[in-house]
Amino acid sequence: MQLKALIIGINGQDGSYLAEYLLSINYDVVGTIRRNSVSENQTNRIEHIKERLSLEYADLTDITSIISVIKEHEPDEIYNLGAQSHVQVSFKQPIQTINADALGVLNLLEAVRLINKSIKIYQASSSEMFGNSIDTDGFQRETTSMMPVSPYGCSKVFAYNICNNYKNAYGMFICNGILFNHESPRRGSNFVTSKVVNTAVDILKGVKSSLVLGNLYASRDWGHAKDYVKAMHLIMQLDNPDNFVCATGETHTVKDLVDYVFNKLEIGIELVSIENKYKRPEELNLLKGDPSKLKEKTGWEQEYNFYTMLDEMIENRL
Ligand code: NAP
Ligand code: F7E
Repeated sequence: MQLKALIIGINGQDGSYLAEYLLSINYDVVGTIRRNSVSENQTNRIEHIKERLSLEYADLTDITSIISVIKEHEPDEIYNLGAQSHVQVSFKQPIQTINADALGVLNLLEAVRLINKSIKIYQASSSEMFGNSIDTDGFQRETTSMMPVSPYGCSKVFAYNICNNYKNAYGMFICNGILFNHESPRRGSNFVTSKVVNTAVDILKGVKSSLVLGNLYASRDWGHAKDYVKAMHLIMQLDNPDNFVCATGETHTVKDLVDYVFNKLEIGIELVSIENKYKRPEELNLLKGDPSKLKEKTGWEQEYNFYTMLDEMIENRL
């Protein structure tokens, strides 16, 4: 029997890769988009597969739109990838972030509870939920306490907790994938990997003359979005719903990232400067995830590492 998946936020980085992956394993795929004044931007990451998808306008903050899509399409699985996903922007628009990323998830859970409790739900949880909490061995894992340091992180902790609550209270199949940073050529240009790669290539081409960043000494566990969307699907195929960290287990500073990209393109590091406007009011200093549980329970393996992920981003931009 062909399964039907609903992807909320299908035109995002992860939504576009997940849609491709689910189509490749014969799913019927429905996705939600949002109205944009430049209509091409509503579907720019899924243009190449658009004909094979059903697309609907919906917004997590508008429960009627979520109810309509679920009632009309009757999905077997829902992947909630919709969010205001930029941490720094969440300091500028905290209420909008909480409305979409926290209350929006509650809207989705209520819609599914009232329409059909047997629909499976994947919630896009985040390593940002840990804040600066870290286990004594230097890793974050499923049991690490959550002490978020941004409105985005706080909204994701609420969503994580309400998902667990609905799973236990109503017997619903709801999984949290606690994903660490993951990137790709489709990453939004204001996230640090894209910003560094795009600006370095522009410097090489003579279009730009410098790169301005914030904190160079924050460390992140960076993987590739293509690997991580496969983990989302694997988690949803288990017999019982559960929560999983998805990460590479390696950490690098923003400076490591800049050094690798600039060295590879043979550009002088003196073209990089710092401005406070790119620093956050509170910073998450270090992320390093332990994906042991995910690997053990699902057999998930990553194909990319930090360097091959960046190589692909550079190649794509050149
Ligand atoms: P992204 O590229 O920013 O995509 C987010 C998607 O959500 C976009 O399609 C966006 O639509 C949509 N969206 C925003 N607000 C919405 C709302 N109110 N209702 C419905 N849809 C909405 O993010 P991503 O990198 O693909 O991440 C996917 C999910 O994983 C997000 O929930 C993010 O918070 C989470 N996550 C990401 C990472 C990472 O490193 N990438 C790590 C952990 C967790 P518009 O284009 O119309 O804004
Ligand atoms: O920042 C530092 C910045 O914006 C990474 C989202 O997908 O992953 C992502 O959140 C680091 C931070 O990602 C600049 O201070 C320095 O320490 O690429 P980013 P993020 O904040 O880690 C998590 C897991 C998510 O869930 C989120 O949705 O880089 N940094 N200078 C900078 N960051 C940016 N954006 N721009 C700079 O100029």
